[in-house]
Amino acid sequence: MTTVPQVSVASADLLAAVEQELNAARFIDVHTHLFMPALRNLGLWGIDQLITYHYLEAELFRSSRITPRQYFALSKREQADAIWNALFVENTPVSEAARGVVAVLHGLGLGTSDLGEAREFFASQPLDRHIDRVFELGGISEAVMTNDPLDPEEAPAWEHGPAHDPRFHPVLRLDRILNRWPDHWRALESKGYEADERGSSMDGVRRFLADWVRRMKPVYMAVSLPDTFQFPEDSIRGRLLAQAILPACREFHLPLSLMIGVRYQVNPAIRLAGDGAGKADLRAVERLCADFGENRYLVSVLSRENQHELCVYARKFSNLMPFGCWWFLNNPSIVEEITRERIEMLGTSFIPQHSDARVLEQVIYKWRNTRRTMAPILANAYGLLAADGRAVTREEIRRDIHRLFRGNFEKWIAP
Ligand code: FIX
Ligand code: ZN
Repeated sequence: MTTVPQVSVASADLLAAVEQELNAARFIDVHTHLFMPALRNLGLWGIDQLITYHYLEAELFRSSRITPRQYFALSKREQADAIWNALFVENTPVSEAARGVVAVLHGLGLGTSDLGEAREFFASQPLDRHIDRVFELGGISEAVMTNDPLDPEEAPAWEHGPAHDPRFHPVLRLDRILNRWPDHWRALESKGYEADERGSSMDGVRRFLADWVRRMKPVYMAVSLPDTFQFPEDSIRGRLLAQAILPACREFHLPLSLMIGVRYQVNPAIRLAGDGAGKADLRAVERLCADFGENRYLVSVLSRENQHELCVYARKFSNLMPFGCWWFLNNPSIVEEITRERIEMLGTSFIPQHSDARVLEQVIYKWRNTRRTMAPILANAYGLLAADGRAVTREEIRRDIHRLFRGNFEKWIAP
């Protein structure tokens, strides 16, 4: 069979070629807080949810005299009005999160200064078809969810066996078990799983995890961890990780996602917006990868100062997959630095981004931003390669983008 010779892309054409291939590709969004509609509409969508995103709530309190107590006493619509006025009318929406709302409205073909028009539009959208349109505009084929088996609102929805939705992948989220065992062990006990305050029995937790893996069919298990996270550690969390979570991940061939570096509720008055960031001791990741080498890990760290160490560890441990520019890092100026050092140290063997979207339509701007930031970075990498003697073809650019935004994840979650 004659193979068509692959034509190298001229250096002057690299940026355009990368942009076209990024726009043509459909990504997998490996971490979001979106929900499939079958989960009794736990999912957030529409303009008032977009405007009251906790990123924007934090910004409101810097640009308005309203107190958190006054704000949280308002209705969702009134909260959106307060934020719209403060951040989009009285001030220019130049922050990443505020510009994101503008980009969503523009992407949907709406005016970007007319809140009333936007509300009418969203009120008229049938959700299922709207999801398809939003995913298409975001350039994603699937979104990975965050599903909490101990959430009193979500758990019953799973117990009724919601239909599989190919656009969404479940994830078993473990924060209540690993970070707040004293508050939640009774929930396991009340459902017939052996548990006690000291976390002395692992059998009940293992049975709980096995039942939920079979019910939910997650693509990985996940937990966010504080900047103080240590491992190994003589603690309930240390024992649960070593004796229950990691063995369960091995039993069901599931990766474990560790998102490390949160300083929880540094300002509780602003609720979900009240978390901060801290530099973690990544020797915990080193010990997990080294001492539990049969487990596969997805790791994202919240401190900019931890990023380079994470790259070094990813070079040491092939069972470690760095992913995303998480939360306070998901800003072009920082994403560029993180992504360039990952390419320099890891080639294309990492997952560049996830959206962390909490409101459906955020995938439109978060992935638009990722493509906009990623294109010159990849073009620069190919330009350097060409200058050092090896040009790339269009097919190689397409292959690399597929690996970065789909293949690495698909390989990681394959049983
Ligand atoms: O733990 C997490 O999944 C974090 O991403 C969230 O708790 C956080 O509030 C968020 O949405 C960041 O983007
Ligand atoms: Zn998240």
